[in-house]
Amino acid sequence: MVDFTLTDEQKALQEMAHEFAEKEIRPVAWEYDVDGTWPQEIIEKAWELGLMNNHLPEEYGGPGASYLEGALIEEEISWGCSGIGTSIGANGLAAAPVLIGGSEETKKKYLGMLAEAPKLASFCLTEPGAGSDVASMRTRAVRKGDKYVISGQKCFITNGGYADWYTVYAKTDPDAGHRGMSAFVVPKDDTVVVDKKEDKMGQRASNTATITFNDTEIPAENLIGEENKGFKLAMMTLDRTRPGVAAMATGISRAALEMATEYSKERVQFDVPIAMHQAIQFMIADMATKTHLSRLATWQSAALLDQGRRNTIESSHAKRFASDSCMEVTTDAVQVFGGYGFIKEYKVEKLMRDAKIMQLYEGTSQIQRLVIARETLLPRHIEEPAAATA
Ligand code: COS
Repeated sequence: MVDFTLTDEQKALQEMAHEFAEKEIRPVAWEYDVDGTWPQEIIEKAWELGLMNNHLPEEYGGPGASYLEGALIEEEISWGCSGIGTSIGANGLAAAPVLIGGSEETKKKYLGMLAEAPKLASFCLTEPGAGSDVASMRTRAVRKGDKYVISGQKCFITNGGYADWYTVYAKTDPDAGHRGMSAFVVPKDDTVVVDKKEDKMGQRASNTATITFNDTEIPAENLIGEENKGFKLAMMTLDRTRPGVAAMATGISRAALEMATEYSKERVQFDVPIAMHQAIQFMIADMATKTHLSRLATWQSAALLDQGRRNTIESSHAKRFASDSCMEVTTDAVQVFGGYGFIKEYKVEKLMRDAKIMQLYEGTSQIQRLVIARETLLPRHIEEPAAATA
């Protein structure tokens, strides 16, 4: 059955997330953007309301929301501010590999930590020399007795400066390409150094840091899943988290559409509100269609996960379409405002700056096309571990 009707519980969750975005996020979003203010209090309130760690199962103390429900929350929060939304949502990215491949002890300890208090965890994959080309990473993890020693540098790490633990990908067999990578849970200690906080174009209220692991020792049991299977774990993680990014992009698009619609009804040129001009109507229509289709693709890619099915291509469709649309919709929103759109006071320019990262993080729009092309031209069967229903 194909049914896009939300249940009463899902509608209530959506409304709660919207109210939170309207009352707690929107009033400070533009001010926090100016100075790049860290939204600690908002994160704590989101955690208290159960709007954080959405997919953490109830058995580890989490809200146990479905992927579709997570997408509903993420769209609303990012309608408020996607920078703050990224700060609230990033635990999901760090927790996903643990959920997929972690041992029961690791799940209880580290996922439990996120459920017990408003703590943060970060996903450390990208390096200065390894962005889209994940397998070219240089961070090393060397086994020494019952420990691993991790050394290397990770960059563009969301919430990196505030995290209590990190999901770190490192080479355990440097000569084996993508088959020589493993993933670990690394608690923050003195050997984990936050080197740099990035000064960004958009999403300025989110923290993006460079993290160096200086011979960081961790117990061997902090290996997630099997040694040398980290690449697959990273890909499976991104399949699960890209619908969330698509939801966030949809939230930004919706905010831009609303602002442009409202302004077009007020702004008078040639003696009528500009909404009366077909040139503007067509722009609004395209913005509305793109926002609507972004949501549908997001929901479908999330619903597949809820059914326990692989969603690689749908996840890339949703992420690619929603983020490219978000860039177009926010750019058009600025255009509807005319010269005023270029002025910070009119607020719409923030959405255009925030939109840009949607086409970059969790795989660029070009990487999504690569995934889509491969899955279309050469569909392949990918074996996933049995625990991959997380
Ligand atoms: N689920 C499970 N396994 C997957 C998978 C998926 N979605 N996609 C690929 N794999 C497996 C393949 O089956 C293959 O397994 P074998 O070792 O058994 O052959 C292995 O992973 C390698 O796959 P592939 O050949 O497709 O890897 P490539 O090196 O060509 O890289 C891309 C693939 C480019 C798609 C990948 O590196 C990628 O997604 N890069 C972007 C990374 C990214 O999003 N960075 C942002 C960081 S998070 S902010």
